[in-house]
This record gives sequence, structure tokens and C-alpha cells, in this order.
Amino acid sequence: MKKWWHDKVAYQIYPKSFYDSNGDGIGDIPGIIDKLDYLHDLGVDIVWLSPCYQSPLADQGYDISDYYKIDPRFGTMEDMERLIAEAKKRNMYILMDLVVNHCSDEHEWFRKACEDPDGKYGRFFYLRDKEEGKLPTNWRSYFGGSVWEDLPGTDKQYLHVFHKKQPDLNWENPELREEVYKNINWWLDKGLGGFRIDAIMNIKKALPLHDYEPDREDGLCSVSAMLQEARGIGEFLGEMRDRTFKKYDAFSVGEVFNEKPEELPDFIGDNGYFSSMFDFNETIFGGSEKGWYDAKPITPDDYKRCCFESQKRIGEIGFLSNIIENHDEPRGVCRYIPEGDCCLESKKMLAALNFMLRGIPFIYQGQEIGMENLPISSIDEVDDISARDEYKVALAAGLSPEEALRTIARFSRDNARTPMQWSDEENAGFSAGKPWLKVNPNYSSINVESQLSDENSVLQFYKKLVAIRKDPAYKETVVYGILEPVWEEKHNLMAYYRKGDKTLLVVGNYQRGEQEITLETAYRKVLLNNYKDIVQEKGTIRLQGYQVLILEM
Ligand code: TEU
Ligand code: CA
Repeated sequence: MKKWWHDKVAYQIYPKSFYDSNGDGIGDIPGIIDKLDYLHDLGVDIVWLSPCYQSPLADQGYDISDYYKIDPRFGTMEDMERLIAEAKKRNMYILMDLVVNHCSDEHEWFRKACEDPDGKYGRFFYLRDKEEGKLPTNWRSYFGGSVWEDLPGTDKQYLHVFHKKQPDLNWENPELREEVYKNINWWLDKGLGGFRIDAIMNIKKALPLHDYEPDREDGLCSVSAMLQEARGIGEFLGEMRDRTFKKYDAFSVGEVFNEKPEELPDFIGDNGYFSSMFDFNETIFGGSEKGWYDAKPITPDDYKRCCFESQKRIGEIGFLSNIIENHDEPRGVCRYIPEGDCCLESKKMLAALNFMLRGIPFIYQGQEIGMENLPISSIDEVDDISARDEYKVALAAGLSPEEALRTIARFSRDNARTPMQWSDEENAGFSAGKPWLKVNPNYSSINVESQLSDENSVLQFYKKLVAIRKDPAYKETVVYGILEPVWEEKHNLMAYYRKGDKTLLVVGNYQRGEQEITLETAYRKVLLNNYKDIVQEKGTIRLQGYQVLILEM
């Protein structure tokens, strides 16, 4: 069944770093409104905002202290309503971030739980009696240390799978679920297009809570050991869908990890829990239970395999949301392009290979201009709580401070969170004040303004990709056509057909050296090429380094 969001192009905004309208160094909602035309020109239809609710910002807004308020640093509720209205005028949709695995320890519910742990709000959380010398379970939080923390003023402890300022909400409690649905509907009534749903697989715990085999020297185990065992999340997710999104025909995209393959139709089939879910197959590649320091880099062949694996798994069950990066990941151009080869051509190649996959393309702010990782010289410059923990983990594993810092530079979430580079003016045109996080020093060469007037820029290339997706002649094929890998075994080459009412071939030479391909049939038309020409003899094309082509066959 066709859905309104199938043919859309989405864009993720990290509000704190997008555009600062009032010079306090923090991006804000009025700043987003100022840039709506820029996004509209790029061809964006759906805009997902990372959280801008009231929050102590312990985890940059993923710790919400009031789900019904906008944090004053980001603006007011009127600003938010204006943003929704301005978007609507441009046929654009706003998604907010739904962070309901946990709230903030400064949320009223948590305060009340501390006052009366046996009362109504105590049951909103996972509380256990404190036992001297023994934790309720041996799970390690995603941000380091035990998941258990003393509940202030009581003889109990509470569970937090993320930071201790992010207590987990107890989804087993129907009263809590009602509160969540009420909030979602309240926002949808304001005219939101839908939600991106944060860390959602964590809401179902394997009960009763118990220990698992430790996986590091610290005697703790990853939360994922417990999640592997948890069953029955579908009951919560189905209920949420029926009580909220479905009634509004809203778009919902889940941050889903570790789903069981047989559950895919339940997740994103025709009547799935969500409209779509992100494909993280590339971002999780090479990850290690030991920590970032032990992660192995991804090669072009790995990247190809990961993309095709996901595509095959989903087939026509539903629509994945495809990303190159997000606010939790390093910049994709620094990760997926071999070291030393990050350049205009390779950035465009990566863009085209990803954008033409079947699914909903999500562009993360700055990706469209080829923003890169942030060079760092000391751990004191790092803001990301996850990176700060991983630094300690790396040191504890015996890495030297220099080596540990190199690990952090590779994976720190700050890489994606540096201010958006609008121009070559001071602070990259992001703010008239001192930005909350260092601007990447390469802003004088990588910025929106210069790329808007440069036909050859990454930005213009993204615009062309969007235009192909929206072209009435190709739309049906790009949106609904099946994906069929070609020359799968060829080293450093990623190629696939999209077959619908037309047949398109997307082929990228994923290396610096040239490489030849022989077409099975002649092409009719070149839809996109990141080089001026095609070197060709009859059916054989000699692809230049990092050349990418989109051909109509
Ligand atoms: O991220 C969750 C996340 O990245 C992972 O920890 C995930 O749950 C795990 O890998 C599952 O295997 C989201 C947000 O994107 C991030 O910014 C927040 O810090 C986090 O949730 C907490 O809200
Ligand atoms: Ca501001």
C-alpha cells in the first residue's frame, strides 16, 4: 500500500548546532525557521529535530524534564508552533524526537518517586531495594559504569541503561504508557508530521531482572545481553501505534537495533509498529563489546556488503531509512572513505551510492556539504559524555593517552555535533556569539555559502540526487523499484540496479585507481556523473577514481 511518506526526502537537525538566531552560541528554533527556505531549496520534505524539550542537557536533550515544554535555550512553544506552520506552508513536515525509554532525573515523575518510592511514581521507574555490596544486576550502562544508582533520599536504587541522569521508565506499568500516549497525541494535535523514536528497543526488559555473563574485566555485562533475551516488545509497540501514530497517519521512524529477523514485518510491514526504521548495518560494523578502541575499520567491500545485506533482508517488506551519519556517529565521509582519499569525488560517490538505495534517504545536517570530523588535541575539548567514558575505557585497556585520543577522535559524537558551517565568516556564520562547541577549523573551505554558488560542489550534487528522486520520469523506480546488486564480487566496486518501470544502474568505483566495467546492455541516458565525462569503448567503461554514475538503461 502506498503511503504519503514513501517518496519523501528527510533531513535531521541537531538544533543546538544548526543556526543560532540570538547570539548566545546555541542553535535555536527561530534559527531553524530562518533556514527553512534553504532546506526547501535542497528538496527536503521531512525535518527531524533532535530533542528541544525542557532538559538539563546532561545528554544534550536526550534527558527530558518536561515533555510538554520547549527548553528556553531553544526557544518557546510559540516558536515551535510557528516552525510547524512555516513548514506546512512549504509542504514540509516536522518530526520531533520521542525519548521515552527514559526521562531526566529532574522530571517531576522522578522527583515524586524519590519522595515516595512506594507510591504511584515509584512504579514509573525500575526501583530495587539497596543491598550493601551487591547490585540488583551486573549490567553496564551504555555510557559506562553500573546501570544502578542510589535513589536520593531512599534505601532504593533505580535503573538507568544510559546516563545516571536518564532513569529508565517502566513500560510494564500501564499508567506510564498512558502518559506517553497522551504526550504523543498532544504533539500530533499541534500538527507534527510524526516522530523519530529514540533507543526504543530498550523499553522491554527481560524479567525478572538478572545477571548475565560478564564481558569485561569490570565484571559487568552489556545491556544487549539482556535485550537478546527480552520478549514481547511488540505488545507495547503495537499499542503505541494504535493509540497514537495510526490515528494521525503520522510518520514514525524507529531507532531500532537488534530486532529479530522474523519480526521485520511486524516492525515495518504494512501495518508495522513504525513507518520505517533506520538501517544501522554500516554504523555498527566492526563494533566491539570491549569498546571503541577495539573497533575495526570498515572497508569499501564491507560497506557494500552491509548495505546489500540490509536491502536483501528488507526486500519489499517495508522501507528502511538510510543514513550516512547522524548525531551519534562520526562524519560518514571520514568513516566510509578510506583514509587519505576523502575528496570531492569520493564524497559525491558515497552520497549517490547511499541516496539511491531503496528506502527513505535521511541527510544529517552538514552531510550535504561534506562536513568532516573534528580534529582534537586534548580530551578536555571533548563534550560528548559517551566519548569521555570511552577514553577511560581505552586507557584502562592499556592504550597510551595519545592512542586513546586517536580512538576518541575517530568515534566521538562531537564530530557530528560541531556547528553547521554556513559561511566563511566568523564562527562559520553559525552564531554571532561564542559557539557552545568548537567550530571545525575547515569551515573556511567547507561551507554552505561557497557551495551554493559552485556548480561542482557536494551541495549541488545532493540537489541533483534529490531532483532525480523527484523527477516524475524516475520517481516510481527510485522509490518503489527493487534493488538488485551487480558485480557483487568485484573488489572496491559497488553497483546495483533499481528496477521499476525504468531500469537504473548505480555504479561507484570505490577506490582511487581506475576500474573497468562491461555493461550488460547499452545505457540510454546519463542521469548523474561526478566527473565531466565517461571514458568508454563500446560497452566497456573505464571508471575514474571514485567515479559514480547513475545510468538509465
Ligand atoms: O542513542 C541510542 C544508542 O545510540 C545506542 O546506545 C543504542 O541504544 C545501542 O547501541 C543499542 O545497541 C540514542 C540517541 O540517539 C543518543 O543521542 C542518546 O544519547 C541515547 O539514545 C540516549 O537517549
Ligand atoms: Ca540561540
